[in-house]
Amino acid sequence: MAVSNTAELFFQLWNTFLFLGIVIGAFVFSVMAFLLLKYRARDSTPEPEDVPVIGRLPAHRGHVKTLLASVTLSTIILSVLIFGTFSVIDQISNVPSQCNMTPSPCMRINAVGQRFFWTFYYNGTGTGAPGHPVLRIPTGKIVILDVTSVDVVHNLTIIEYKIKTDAVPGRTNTIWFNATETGTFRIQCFELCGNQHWTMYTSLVAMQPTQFAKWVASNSTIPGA
Ligand SMILES: [Cu+2]
Repeated sequence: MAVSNTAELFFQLWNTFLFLGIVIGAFVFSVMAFLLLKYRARDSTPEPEDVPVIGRLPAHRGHVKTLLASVTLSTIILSVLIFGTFSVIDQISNVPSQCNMTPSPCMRINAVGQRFFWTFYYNGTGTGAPGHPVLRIPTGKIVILDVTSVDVVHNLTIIEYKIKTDAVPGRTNTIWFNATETGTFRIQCFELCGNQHWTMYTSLVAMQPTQFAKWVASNSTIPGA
């Protein structure tokens, strides 16, 4: 099972591409092998009538049906991939509408990039309250990350969750996810931001909701998280 809803969406799309790629690839190579064998040159084979000859117009071939069939098939296959991709992008880039209810069932966390570390502030407490260097979240809850930076452009990427967004000074970019499994996952800066860029990583710790509640209770800096 995927480790988050976003990873699930990603792998659904990946599997669609993989499935179509394998099926179409197998079909194309089979037809090619069949035709290569069937029409291979033999000593007894006469020269085809439509063989290209310099100075002679090529013979007319009535293959409109084949052309139409291949264009139609390609259109259908590409449409599936294009609409599937846009649908997943739409879901990943828009925070679910239930998060706009009050009180919101979702958890909102500010993520701030700074050369060369990340800081996480819970429940919109802003950058005034003490932050946390590790992102701890409960499973089974929609978590919204408002990502920004205080110096240069960074990029917050949760590799296993298959989501990322730029951290831009003076601007807030939002990503969201719903963790489905507990575990520790890598958060990495994916924008070259200076000579220590490679050290700009931390962890996302997805915890059982009860364990997360205990952690919140032991941290007075997380008001109502
Ligand atoms: Cu960075």
